[in-house]
Amino acid sequence: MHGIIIPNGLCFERHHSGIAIIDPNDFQLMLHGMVDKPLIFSMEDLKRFPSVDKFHFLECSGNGATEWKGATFNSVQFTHGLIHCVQYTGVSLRTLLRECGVKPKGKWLLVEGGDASGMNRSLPLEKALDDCMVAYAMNGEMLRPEQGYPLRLVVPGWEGSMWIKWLRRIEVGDMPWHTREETSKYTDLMPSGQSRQFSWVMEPKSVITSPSPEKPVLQKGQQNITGIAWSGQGKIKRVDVSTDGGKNWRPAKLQGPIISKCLTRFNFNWDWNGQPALLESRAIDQTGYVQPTLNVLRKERGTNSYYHNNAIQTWHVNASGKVDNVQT
Ligand SMILES: Nc1nc2c(c(=O)[nH]1)N[C@H]1C(S)=C(S)[C@@H](COP(=O)(O)O)O[C@H]1N2
Ligand SMILES: [Mo]
Repeated sequence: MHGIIIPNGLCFERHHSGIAIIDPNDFQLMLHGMVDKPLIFSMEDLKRFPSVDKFHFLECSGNGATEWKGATFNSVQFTHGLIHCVQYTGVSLRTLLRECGVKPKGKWLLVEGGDASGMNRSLPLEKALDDCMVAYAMNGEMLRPEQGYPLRLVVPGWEGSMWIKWLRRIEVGDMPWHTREETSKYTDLMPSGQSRQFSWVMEPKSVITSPSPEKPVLQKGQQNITGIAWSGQGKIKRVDVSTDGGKNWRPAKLQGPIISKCLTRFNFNWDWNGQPALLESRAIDQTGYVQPTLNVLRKERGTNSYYHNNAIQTWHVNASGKVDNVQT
């Protein structure tokens, strides 16, 4: 992985029930419920609205889930690969909602996909009006079937499961629907025995992509430690790098552009003396939030959590330059 934009063919995919094959000529998006005027849009209708272009990451909240219980995969792709970052083109949801007029009592949206799982989630109206969009293109080409062709929802900074693909229906209501994907799934079981629900925001996180298990250190001397950082709360402000397992930290160089709710690349010069090392990165975002260690996360959230692991990742470099996933 280079830079911050992932080519469409290299983006990870997650589908709960396979890929829906939808003929764009038959496609319809319905907006109804607590609205002044229920509307049905065809793809041609949607493309007549002013279009917007936005760069955003999408991270599945299950990214890193297996690491709660130990260092399980010796691969940066398996520990951190459920994320992509692309440019979307489409229509802002605000524009569509204005077109049908939301009644004063309307506070939530049910967003529903046209795949076999009919995946659906409750989305607060406030977020929908803030920065959500319906996208028909990705990195300059039409969405691929895997990514929701012909239309998907973009929910910047929020967990991937909210980004409904093959989006066919939006219903306005006054309460959340408490669907399967926000009750039995995508909640976080806390040490108290209670579950945290609606944990939408992807908290600040970073990872060194090279060196990594897939990218061993090939020789002594000057190395470029490079990686990516992101935050669902806004822009990345700083990334620190440690080569001694978090005892000492120094700021990395951030590579622009630095875009809100988008990947930011960082680079750090390292003169490797051939001794074993523990490489770590920690992200700090515009709110001042500092990426936590896994031990801190475990203290707060226990070990029954599955989603939302945004802990600092440690790579152990041994004397031969081989890199392993370890927890300290
Ligand atoms: N209709 C529908 N939308 C969906 C899903 C799905 O199974 N069906 N999976 C969700 C989940 S859990 C994630 S992480 C993202 C993955 O998006 P991607 O396949 O473009 O990476 O899509 C979300 N949208
Ligand atoms: Mo996901």
